[in-house]
Amino acid sequence: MKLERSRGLFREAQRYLPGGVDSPVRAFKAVGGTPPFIVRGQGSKVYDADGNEYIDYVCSWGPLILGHAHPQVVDALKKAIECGTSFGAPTELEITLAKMICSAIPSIEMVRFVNSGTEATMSALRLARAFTGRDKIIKFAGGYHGHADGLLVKGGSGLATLGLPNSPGVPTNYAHSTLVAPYNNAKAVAQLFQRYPNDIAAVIVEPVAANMGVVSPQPGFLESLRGLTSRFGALLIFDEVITGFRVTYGGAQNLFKITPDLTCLGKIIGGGLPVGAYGGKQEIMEMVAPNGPVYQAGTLSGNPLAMTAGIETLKILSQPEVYERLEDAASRLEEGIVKAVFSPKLKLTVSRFASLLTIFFSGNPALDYESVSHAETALFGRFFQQLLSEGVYWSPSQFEAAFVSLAHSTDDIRLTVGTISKVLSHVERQSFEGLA
Ligand code: KE4
Repeated sequence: MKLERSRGLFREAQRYLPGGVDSPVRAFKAVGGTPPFIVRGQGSKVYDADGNEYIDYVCSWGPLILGHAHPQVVDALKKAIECGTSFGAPTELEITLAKMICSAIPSIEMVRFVNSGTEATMSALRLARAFTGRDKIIKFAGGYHGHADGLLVKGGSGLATLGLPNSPGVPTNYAHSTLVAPYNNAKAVAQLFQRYPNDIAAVIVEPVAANMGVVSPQPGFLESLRGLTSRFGALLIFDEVITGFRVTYGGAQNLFKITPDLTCLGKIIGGGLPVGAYGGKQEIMEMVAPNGPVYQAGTLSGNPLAMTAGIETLKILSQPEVYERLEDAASRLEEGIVKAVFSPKLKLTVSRFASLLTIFFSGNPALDYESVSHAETALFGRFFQQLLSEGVYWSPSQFEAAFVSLAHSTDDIRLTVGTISKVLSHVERQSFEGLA
């Protein structure tokens, strides 16, 4: 795979952009090598500056569930952009998308658009603190909700602990307002509520975790969170930035039949343009400025282009058979990978939920951060690099999800399975020849 132009661009990019990128995972530090500089996407494919073609499983980290440059989205954006790009004033487009979201996710009676998932979760937590008059929040080890200060914390030693800064620049006392529990461990959450019965404003959770790799909720886990938050007067916040309109038309909450108090969205609802949203019960949302005292604002919030791309994307996703098609493609990919692992020596766990999938280089079941954190990341890096050289662009981190889109054809899946099978046997041979 020729990568001369990408290598040159990466060198130049590192002069002007930290790590040469605008989001860390794109720099390939977790997998090594030079990130291809992408010039075009079409359907399930992306093309780099050296003319290489890849079957893309990053899909912009989730937004592109329709695939790249879907004609209906592109045509609508072409028309919209001729009317201008931003007004800083209300538009009907915001009502249209808000109505689509509220009818798809009944727990959302009112919604506020912002420009990223980070803004959505940051604002939802501020709102929860204001509504309850409490300061502490609970998140889960391995859960990622964007880079707001109070969420860049890791658990301390022990099971359920006070948060510790997970990045320089996060004030320690601020991190202490964040409590951390293991995912899928409702008992640990109960202990935190018993220890701080009147201090916890909210529990924020990915209903299907996808930021430690894909880790599905165990039966009863989410129900327990709903019970505990109701019992102790805290809000339950579902961070559906990834799962929203990914696992079904609406939220994962529709599948699990659990009603959170607030929901955060992003990615798919913007069709690939910058977007985020938070919403929930009218009683809570009415506290948001200008109606209420909880301040939150944004120059480009509800941007007409992002609204347009989101509206067209949800229109397509609301059509019949869409999620059955996604399930069919993703299940064939999973089956193909599982069958490809012929040698028991190579420890792999394939963890999939709907069209989200992670191949863990570990024999552990994917239950929480602790269980997946022992995965062989060096082996994953070799796997990733060899896949990439064969034209399959997997997600460049062991602790991320790969995304299947409606554009991934039967041929794409078959080709991917064949390539993964070939690469796995090569990686296995190397690792047992001591080369890994
Ligand atoms: P953004 O601020 O990146 O739009 O959204 C933050 C966020 C919030 N909640 C969840 C569940 C998320 O997964 C994210 C962001 N996801 C990552 C990928 N795991 C974005 C990719 C990146 O950071 O470059």
